[in-house]
Amino acid sequence: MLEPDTIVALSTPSGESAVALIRLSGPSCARLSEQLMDRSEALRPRYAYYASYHAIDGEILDDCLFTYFVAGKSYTGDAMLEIAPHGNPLIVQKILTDLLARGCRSAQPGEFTRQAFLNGKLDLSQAEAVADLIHTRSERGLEVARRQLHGAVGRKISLLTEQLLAVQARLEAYIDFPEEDLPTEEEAGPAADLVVLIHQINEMVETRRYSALLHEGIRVLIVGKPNAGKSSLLNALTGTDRSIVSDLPGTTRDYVSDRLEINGWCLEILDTAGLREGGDDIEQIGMARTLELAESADLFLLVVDAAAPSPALPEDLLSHMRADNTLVLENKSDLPAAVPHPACLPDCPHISTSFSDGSGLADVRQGVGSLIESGLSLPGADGIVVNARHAAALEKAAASLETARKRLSEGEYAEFVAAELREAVHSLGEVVGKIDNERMLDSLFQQFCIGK
Ligand SMILES: Nc1nc2c(ncn2[C@@H]2O[C@H](COP(=O)(O)OP(=O)(O)OP(=O)(O)O)[C@@H](O)[C@H]2O)c(=O)[nH]1
Ligand SMILES: [Mg+2]
Repeated sequence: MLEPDTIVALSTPSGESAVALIRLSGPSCARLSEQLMDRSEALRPRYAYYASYHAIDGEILDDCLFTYFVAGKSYTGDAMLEIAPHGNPLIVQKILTDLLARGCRSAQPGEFTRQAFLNGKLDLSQAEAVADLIHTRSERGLEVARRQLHGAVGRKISLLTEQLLAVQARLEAYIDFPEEDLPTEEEAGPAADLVVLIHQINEMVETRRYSALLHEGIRVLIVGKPNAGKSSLLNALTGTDRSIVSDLPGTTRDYVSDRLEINGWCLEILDTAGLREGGDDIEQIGMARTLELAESADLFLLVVDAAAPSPALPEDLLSHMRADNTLVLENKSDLPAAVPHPACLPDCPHISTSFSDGSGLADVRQGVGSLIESGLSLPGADGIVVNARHAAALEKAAASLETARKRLSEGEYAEFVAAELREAVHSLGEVVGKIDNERMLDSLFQQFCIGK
């Protein structure tokens, strides 16, 4: 019987494909590779071997590529074996059944990456980046995930920790001589350093909102009066017939959403019920939903019928719309009665459009791109974007540093200040995974797919 901790999973999606990839990780990989290939010699690590797969009962299941990785030089840090059979779900199932019969255990979601983390191959922020790299749907999301996978967050945390330890070392010099008060000029040094550190940490925390924008998409709400052309805009931007268009005012009742990409950003675009006084009960519910959606929208596209008077919009909606998050689209410019509407949200950029002939659509895309680039003030040059878990740990660190700074200014004993600094070092460590909380790790790796 094998040791119980050699794990196995299909790492490619189930279904038909040219090839599939089955991964194993654990101490039995070397022995298994010889048995499966029916050979007596050990495999040379990191070399691909083309050979028949021999099941436990001697049946040949397929001809596969086998690659063996020695412990310490693999993704998980343990010995690994990768088997690439033809991508037929039946073959894959037979191989997995055979491996389980030989004593392997099915891997939990994210278990390969968890093992890599436990073996010190990745810090926790890098492990999270692996999940982001798989799930993110935008170019920008990929860029940020790649940077994080290469250790950008970990490096920044190391830098902050080093600076913090330097302040701590200076303070602890005084702990050895408690009878000596901190001289005033010395006091200014660590206090000023702490202010800089708090500022740097808060800047990192600020980038949390981009995590949602990158991975879930930027929420763009199309709003306006009934019949202005909102659904026509959604269809024109996405190149689909996703939303029903008709000349009956009040056609869209519930919101309709779709995804699109502009300048490498992933957008969730929502077409909403037109806003007007009156309408039947269902339309009223739809309008209430539009106002609810406005609370969480990142950008607004206000569609105005240029051949009709400027719309009067509810204050609940207007209060969310600003020059840096809203474009006014003066639509139906093809109609002879169309006139400019400069007085409608005069501070916001206006674009003349016709969704009937497609004119102005390129300007709309460009305008949305500009709002994203400027209005949403993107992460700084180091391109780090922290997630909610990182932000919570960083906020704890900043709070400890703030307390330390106060204690310092109130002339408290250096021990008390140093204790807060140690707390802060601990909180910073949580970002990269100096964590002794199994439950937290469980919930984090649960979000991974099986085989990763
Ligand atoms: N002439 C002209 N007609 C347009 C234009 N854009 C949309 N329409 C027409 O205007 C009518 C309403 O378009 P929709 O896209 O359904 O308008 P809406 O804003 O979604 O309307 P509701 O769902 O009722 O709120 C349809 O008959 C469209 O064909 C345009 O640029 N020019
Ligand atoms: Mg509509």
